[in-house]
Amino acid sequence: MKTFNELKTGEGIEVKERQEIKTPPLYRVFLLNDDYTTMDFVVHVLEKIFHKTPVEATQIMLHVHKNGKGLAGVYTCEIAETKIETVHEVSHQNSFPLKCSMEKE
Ligand code: TYC
Repeated sequence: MKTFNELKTGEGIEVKERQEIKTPPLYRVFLLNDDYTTMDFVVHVLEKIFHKTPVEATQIMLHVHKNGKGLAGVYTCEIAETKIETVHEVSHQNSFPLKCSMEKE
């Protein structure tokens, strides 16, 4: 049992000094090019799902069109997975084959 003095001074009490708060891993979400999805629809997806401005959305869409894939955003795992699901859902609803992928940073 600790003496009154030990309790008062904190002597003998172990202090955890290591910082336990870790930043979660991040994932890049990419849009992939295809021959059928319209440019307007891709810009719409980038604006509504990835919160890009019209200018940013157009630049990313054109980059994907030219280079095959492009960065839509960087998120924690669960959010990245949800973004991808949402893109695949709205694309399917609109009969477009637009696809997304994710890669750990
Ligand atoms: N290549 C498409 C077209 O010519 C446009 C497009 C851009 C499709 C980006 C998908 O992720 C994409 N209509």
